[in-house]
Amino acid sequence: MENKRQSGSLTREQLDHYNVEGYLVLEDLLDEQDMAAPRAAMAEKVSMIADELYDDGLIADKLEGEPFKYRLAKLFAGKTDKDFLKYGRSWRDRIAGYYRLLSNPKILNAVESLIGDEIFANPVYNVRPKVPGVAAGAVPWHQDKSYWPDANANPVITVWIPLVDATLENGCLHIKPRTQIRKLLDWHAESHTGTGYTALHEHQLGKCPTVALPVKAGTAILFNDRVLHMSTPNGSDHVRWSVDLRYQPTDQDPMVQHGVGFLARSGKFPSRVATLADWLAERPEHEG
Ligand SMILES: O=C(O)CCC(=O)C(=O)O
Repeated sequence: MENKRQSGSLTREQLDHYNVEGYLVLEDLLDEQDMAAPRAAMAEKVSMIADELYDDGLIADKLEGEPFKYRLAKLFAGKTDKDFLKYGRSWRDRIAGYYRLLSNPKILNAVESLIGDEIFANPVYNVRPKVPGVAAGAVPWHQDKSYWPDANANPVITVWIPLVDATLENGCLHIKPRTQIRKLLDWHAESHTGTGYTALHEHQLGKCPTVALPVKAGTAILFNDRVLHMSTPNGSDHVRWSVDLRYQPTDQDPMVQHGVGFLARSGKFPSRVATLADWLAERPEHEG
């Protein structure tokens, strides 16, 4: 049992929970070692942003000594939503630490339990620094499928993992269980965050209760692309760092219009699994 939990593979009970409730919480899926590479990648990106802010005269101090949890929040303290969208919005960089995370065997073992061992890492993965006071931090109720309505890809599994503890105060994920069986609802693009997030109106949410999911850093929340979810604003003094990674079976639409995904695991063709070099070069499959 302990080995199974550590490997990420799901038990029968966990599979049943996912299938019935539409989501699953895997406590402590990642340990400090697993999180070191993605945290370093995020810190690298924060340094790039600090350089840009400094070069453009928006800050006088790059705050190099500030801890991971606080630095980006302090860099943007007193800045506008527009500044954040200009300097702090693009988070799909090809930094090695993100590949290490996307390829983490514990995550892939959990996904394999759900969809089998031919696993494609969808190009839509997000590194999310939810910065206090930035409107784009709060994500309205939506279904992920609204971002790829025309794709035949179903199911796409989201693996959401915070890199600092996600709390009610800093804006953890909220979910409506059992909504995975819903068809894709008509959505609209919201207009107050400046990001055009897809959103649903209150009256479309139905009577399903909402479950708030405060979880510790390294815990994973899995759900599919029909489940209604949202996150609240960050009312804390630090960044709520998280990632949402997406995986699907290889026989589904690779969604090239969203970027280049990669073959993350293959029982049939293990030699074709993308290497770090493939990923950095944006090649979906290993050629040799
Ligand atoms: O991380 C968040 O705050 C929201 C995540 C989300 O909406 C998603 O993963 O689809």
